[in-house]
Amino acid sequence: MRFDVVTIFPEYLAVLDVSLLGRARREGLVDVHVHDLRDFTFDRHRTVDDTPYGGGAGMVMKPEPWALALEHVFAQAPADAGERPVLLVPTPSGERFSQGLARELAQREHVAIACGRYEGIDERVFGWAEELFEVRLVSLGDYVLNGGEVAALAMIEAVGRLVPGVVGNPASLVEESHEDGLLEYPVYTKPADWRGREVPPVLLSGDHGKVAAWRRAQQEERTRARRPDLWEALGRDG
Ligand code: 6GU
Repeated sequence: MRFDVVTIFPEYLAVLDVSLLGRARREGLVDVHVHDLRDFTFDRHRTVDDTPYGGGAGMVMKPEPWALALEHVFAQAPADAGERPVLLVPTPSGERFSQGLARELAQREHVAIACGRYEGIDERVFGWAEELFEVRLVSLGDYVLNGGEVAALAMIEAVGRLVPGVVGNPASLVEESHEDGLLEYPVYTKPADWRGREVPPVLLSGDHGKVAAWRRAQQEERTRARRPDLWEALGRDG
């Protein structure tokens, strides 16, 4: 699958060369291209922002560099893609990004990401972009980052690791937090007694049924305590 990221800070995305995603890129499983928005400006200062109509604090990203950059990205669509590519716009005013959306996106051939800065991108860009892309405004959570780059990294990692072959052992994708609506159970390794703290004895019992039941109970207990919102969504009573 292919990702195209448009940003005024291409160097933010350099970390995609390391770790699991780096290997996936070298193996050709995931293709990531980063574009500098300023390459789609024509003035001496490579201006990407301007003052907001109606007044107010901060600056707004001008629409035309975005249109040119996104047309360029659209032209890079893999030949076999068929459907409109997805355009993700990281913003704290978007719908919540989730494991479900990551799973959906991992099925796509081409995902573009428009990283805004300042107070945001001129709103008209999103309607215009619908002609080329399936546009989704997405947020990581209820807090504010300085721009979309860190969110784009999180989304690329969450989606990229679901692409077949990226994570060596596919079984490890099944038992994760959020795959079944519950948080992950706690894990332990050797030594069995570490600085006076012991591993729960059931894990040393060799009884697979008991281990599974204990893990399930731990998942439920944690989810109820730490994420009452998830617990309620499951329709249990806490
Ligand atoms: Cl996706 N973008 C920005 N700028 N801030 C955020 C966010 C996204 N998600 C949470 N905060």
